[in-house]
Amino acid sequence: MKRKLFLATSLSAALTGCGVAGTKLTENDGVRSILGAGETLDLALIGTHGLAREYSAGDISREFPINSFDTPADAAYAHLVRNAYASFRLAVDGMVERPLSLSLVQLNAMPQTTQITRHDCVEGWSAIAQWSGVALRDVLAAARPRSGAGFVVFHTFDRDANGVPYYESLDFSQALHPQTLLALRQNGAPIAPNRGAPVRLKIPTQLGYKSAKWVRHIAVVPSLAHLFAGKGGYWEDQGYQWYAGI
Ligand SMILES: Nc1nc2c(c(=O)[nH]1)N[C@H]1C(S)=C(S)[C@@H](COP(=O)(O)O)O[C@H]1N2
Ligand SMILES: [Mo]
Repeated sequence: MKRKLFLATSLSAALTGCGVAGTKLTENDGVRSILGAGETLDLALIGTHGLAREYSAGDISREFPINSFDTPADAAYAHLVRNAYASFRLAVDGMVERPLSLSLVQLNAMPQTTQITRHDCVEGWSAIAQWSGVALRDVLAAARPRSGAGFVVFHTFDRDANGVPYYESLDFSQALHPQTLLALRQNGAPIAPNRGAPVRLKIPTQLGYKSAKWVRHIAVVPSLAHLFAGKGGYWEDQGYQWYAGI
């Protein structure tokens, strides 16, 4: 119960800050130290990384390939699908002042944003879809990163054929970008199991492998060095570039 109240307080703090997410974030000491002295959030983000192009409804692709490991087949994930994700919790922890454990109901109650953007896979295909959900920066604002935090890591439910988990990471300028989305819906429908249900990352300013499907845990960390092979992502550990800006 205490934990519930705690979460409710931190979430309502995020919700009341809804119209001024940027201001709220830059008031946070942790985020201020990440951005550097005197830098404003919008300058740090838009000025250095730009906005991905947004399309109109008529541009939405009829076919959108599926390109990932298989939908997780383990008992824990199957159980989630069976109970319509009622027992799903997205953990947000690590170097944060307020660790969160967010249900799908809580994520849906946060301010939602929508984008129609293009997904570019490094293998040479692109597809346009509408994605809706919670801006990652709103979730991070609720969790309040501590100073010294450097990266946001996404742990997922799926694994490769050898049992190695998929994971990805972003730095704070990528994570706080206004178009970086924890997507709950694709083309108006809840994210399907084979698309990364119930929550996937959608980051249209970076190549497709950054958009982690089946996100279960977001960890704020000082460095990527001690995670898996230390390169910040499953494919990065095999030699792909960590910075995958388009
Ligand atoms: N968890 C997880 N996320 C992932 C992948 C994966 O294998 N596992 N593949 C990535 C790659 S390379 C691409 S192109 C997109 C594909 O997303 P889609 O299957 O919805 O098209 O997911 C990305 N996210
Ligand atoms: Mo990809």
